[in-house]
Amino acid sequence: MLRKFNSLVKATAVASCLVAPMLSSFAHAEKWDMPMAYSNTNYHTQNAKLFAEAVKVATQGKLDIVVHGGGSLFGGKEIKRAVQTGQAQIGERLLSAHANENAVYGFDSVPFLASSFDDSVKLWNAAKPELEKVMSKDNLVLLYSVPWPGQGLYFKKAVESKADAKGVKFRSYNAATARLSELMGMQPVQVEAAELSQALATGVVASMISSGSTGYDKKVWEELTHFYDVNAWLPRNYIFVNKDAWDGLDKSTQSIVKGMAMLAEQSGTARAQQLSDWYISQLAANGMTVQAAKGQLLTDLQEIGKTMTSEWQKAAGDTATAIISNFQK
Ligand code: PCA
Repeated sequence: MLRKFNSLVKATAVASCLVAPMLSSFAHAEKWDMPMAYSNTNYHTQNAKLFAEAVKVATQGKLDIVVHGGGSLFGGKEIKRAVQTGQAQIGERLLSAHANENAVYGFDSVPFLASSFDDSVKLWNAAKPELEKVMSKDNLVLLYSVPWPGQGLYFKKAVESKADAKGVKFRSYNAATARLSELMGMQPVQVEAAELSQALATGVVASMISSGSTGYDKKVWEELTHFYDVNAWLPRNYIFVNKDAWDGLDKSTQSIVKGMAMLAEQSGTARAQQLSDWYISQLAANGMTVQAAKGQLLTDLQEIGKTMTSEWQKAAGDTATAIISNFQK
């Protein structure tokens, strides 16, 4: 499967090479650093590496994007600032991690607003123009975005309702997950994915909400025992460029990068969808009890979802109204 995906990107890169305007062989090669926060083996990182390779081939080496996965160049928390200030030219970050700067960044973490891949794509297209407005004020140009699979709850014990989760230390990754844990009566602790295994092993946290993907990457079955599939939302990673670096590219290079970004968004999204059930099967294969959230737990989560939806709408104001009405069209 991955080989097919790989050759699709390569073939497209080669094809656009043929149609790309002739580039001067004396052109100065530009090197961009691309920090990413998640594991090198994760599909987001692998997808970005294919994107970088496709850009290199299609620009005939004129633009060389060097991917630094696993938080090796900048940690998750530092990536947006690093790109804004030009310490790195391009980067990837969890979009909703910036919801505390501007609530618009949190559109993808509103519980139960878009809980399938199709709806996630629809919501993304509805939100993109609003997001680009906010990003341009931050000196950033949007390239592409790929979702994580649906989010589910992980625990060290069976949890059938909000009451069962009371007081448990909960790993949050953005404002919405911290708020969800407060509303569940749990204790939120913000932990980056890169530090998750250690936080679980040392008892800093004993539960979380995330996808099967991160559960698998971090082998959380070594510490956690129960997974409740909720599909509460599909958070996104997004890839962005420093605007000055972008403006420094010639028009033909820009259009190649945009084209490859569109392809990367589609192939990355397809890959997430293909892997979604497989990740969850791996949690079960490694001994976790895996089930859909149901009964009182689901009722409690839906109630919390309503509260969080109205809180987000209030925080994002007219922009939230615009995004939701575009989405529901
Ligand atoms: N994995 C990332 C964000 C959402 C997800 O599924 C994480 O847990 O950090």
